[in-house]
Amino acid sequence: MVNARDSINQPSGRRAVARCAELGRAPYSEMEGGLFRPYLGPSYRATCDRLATWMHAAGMTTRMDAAGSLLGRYEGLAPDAPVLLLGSHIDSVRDGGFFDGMLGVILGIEAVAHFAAAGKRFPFALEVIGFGDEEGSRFPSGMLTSHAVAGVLDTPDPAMRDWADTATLATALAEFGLDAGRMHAASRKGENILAYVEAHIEQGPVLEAEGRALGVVSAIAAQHRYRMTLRGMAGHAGTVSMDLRRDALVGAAEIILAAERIGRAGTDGLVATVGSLDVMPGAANVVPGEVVFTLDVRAGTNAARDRAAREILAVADAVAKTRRLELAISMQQDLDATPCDPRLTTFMEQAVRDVTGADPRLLVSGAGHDAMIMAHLAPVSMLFIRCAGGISHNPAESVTDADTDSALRAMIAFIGLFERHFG
Ligand code: HGY
Ligand code: MN
Ligand code: MN
Repeated sequence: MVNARDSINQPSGRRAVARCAELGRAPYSEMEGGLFRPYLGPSYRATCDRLATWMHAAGMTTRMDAAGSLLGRYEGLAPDAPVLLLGSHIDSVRDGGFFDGMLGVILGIEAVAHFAAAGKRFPFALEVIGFGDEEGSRFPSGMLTSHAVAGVLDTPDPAMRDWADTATLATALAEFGLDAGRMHAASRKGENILAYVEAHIEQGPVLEAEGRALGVVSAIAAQHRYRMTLRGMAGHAGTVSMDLRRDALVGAAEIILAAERIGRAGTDGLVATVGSLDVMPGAANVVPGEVVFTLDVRAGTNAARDRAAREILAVADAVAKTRRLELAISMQQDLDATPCDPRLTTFMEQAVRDVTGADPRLLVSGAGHDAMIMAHLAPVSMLFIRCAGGISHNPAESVTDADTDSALRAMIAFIGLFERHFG
């Protein structure tokens, strides 16, 4: 729990870390002994309520948008002032770390609390957003809510079932008091959103390897995420001879090894990952009749991503033919490489230089972020924070109070620079 010393006028890295840790367990998680905070679940609701109390204490009003993201607003000098948007995502992966996404939301709140405590107002409003679905860990979607805010949401299928097959998007939204038919109302398109700024753990080893607390993101890697289904023929493991089998799992294994081979041989920061795989019927004495797996391909450029994806999918086609399997592929995430705004990046570099006294390190982010989508709405900038061992999407994910304090001071410095160059 946050202790009494953390009064509102002492925003700090330590308090931000403590708050992320507080949100890492029940009722803010739906996983026994770990963190799983799926979009629109009961833990998501509890987390939004807790974040709202911290936003109110930081002088903000709060609302839930039509797609289920939480927004805090700290008024500017005029009621119709433009908006500087800070934030990141609230949802987590299954058995995730405390800081992926949440640290950016909390640092946004801490930055506002700093200015509120000083009675400082700007010629723009400060808003802090906690996106609901960045990970795609509940529904096969991913960045659904930032697509809605950026006004680039293709109408999602309200009948889309969640991975756990317990609800549809429509029923999950309805339980949250929202209407799947109105998600587009979350759009901020046409409003005067000056910029979107996201602080996030690096989720990689570079800053730690170079002894740096902070980094500045120059661009975010291109991403394709596919859902692949291979259908063969289930059969008795004792009676179907090897040459007569149409074994979906062995076919998938060939494709997975090819993805690794192609990923290793690539350039431009190419990576290829099969992160989830379901085998049906999944019994020891049954030849697998069907396999569903995901393929995630990323690179620093669209061209490198596309080249590798084409090669892997060609192998998948060939394997399906040779093994007499049916192959179905659906694209789940198609994200272009996204450069951060050069002007904002110079402000963020200056902020990091002011705070750390060292020239900032620019990095390309291999991890995807809502900033990729928000770039359709406004110029974006990202600040990276060192995380131990570069570990993320793992309960061992961790940051230090000192690095988080540096990040908070960099966010505060960035906002000051932004104001100086505003108008
Ligand atoms: O997959 C990603 O890069 C992000 O964590 N959603
Ligand atoms: Mn993540
Ligand atoms: Mn993230």
